[in-house]
Amino acid sequence: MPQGRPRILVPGKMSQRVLDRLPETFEPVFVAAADPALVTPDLAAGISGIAVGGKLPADFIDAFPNLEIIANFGVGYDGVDAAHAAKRGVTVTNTPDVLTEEVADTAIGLLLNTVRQLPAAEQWLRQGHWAKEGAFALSPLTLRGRTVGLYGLGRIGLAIARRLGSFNVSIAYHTRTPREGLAYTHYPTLKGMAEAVDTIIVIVPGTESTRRTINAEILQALGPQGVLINVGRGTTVDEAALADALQRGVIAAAGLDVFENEPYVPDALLTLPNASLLPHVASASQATRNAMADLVVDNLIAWFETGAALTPVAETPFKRKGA
Ligand code: A2R
Repeated sequence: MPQGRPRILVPGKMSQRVLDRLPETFEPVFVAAADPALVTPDLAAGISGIAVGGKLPADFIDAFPNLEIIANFGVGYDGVDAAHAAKRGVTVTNTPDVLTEEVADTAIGLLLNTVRQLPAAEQWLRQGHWAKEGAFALSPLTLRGRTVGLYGLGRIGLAIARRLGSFNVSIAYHTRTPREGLAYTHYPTLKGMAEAVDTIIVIVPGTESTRRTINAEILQALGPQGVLINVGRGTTVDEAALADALQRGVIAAAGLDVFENEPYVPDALLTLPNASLLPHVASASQATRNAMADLVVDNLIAWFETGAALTPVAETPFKRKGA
């Protein structure tokens, strides 16, 4: 560790476990939001790391002349301008692997909730309808006989596919590059996959290349028995087109854990009975969030102690100067 404790800035909200652990090694500094207007020159000069859970735009990164590392809480780092950090020589880290199995579990739960209407069935029971009016209506949809297409087959996509393997459904995927040694059918285009399957699970990162790629044309291709599940990022789905498709029966149902403008969910989706909605909880167990918090702090410690972060993102494969 270099002389003095590195100052780590925490803009906005952060996991309590990160806040508890940071002072063991660092001098934490807080600002209410990632807004350059809140940064005085004195504060700016002393900061060598940032721990962040929300958005971190380029102008905020530029406010810190001695910034070395940004540790992002989450595997998706679409909130951090990593391309800009790379230009500045600033390392960005994320939290891969430690949340993979939890997110895959949630994806399966959301799929079953959506297809079999389990949250609505529970409400039927809790609101006393079962005793007064009889059984909950049969679900029009079933997982039986479905062909599931994974949009994204990285760490989490593969963990979802492995689980689906025991559900006796057909499995296909769309990525830009086929993965070697897998029995699942690869589709080089999203449209081609949408035409061939009746269920899509979105588990790609929120990037420019995935932005609003689940649009009216793809939903049309998915068809009237179609089910869309999104556990990746809200930006991948054109929410207005999805609400319209759900309303008009262009597809049958959708299960969403992520939204474009969280925590706000469009009214058009909130009012639809064939949408199963979760408040971005895919990784949200205490155990998994603790593991993510530890990886945030351990990345910072590794950077300042060894000169190499544990899990840098692809855009910033840097070593610390002098390491
Ligand atoms: O396209 P490839 O061969 O790079 O495959 C990656 C795929 N992917 C895409 N597929 C089609 N079109 C694209 N434009 C595109 N961009 C990326 O997404 C790969 O199969 C997958 C990403 O895998 P990993 O990097 O291992 O991410 P992980 O841990 O599975 O998490 C995925 C996302 C996060 O970025 C968060 O947004 C969310 O799940 O938690």
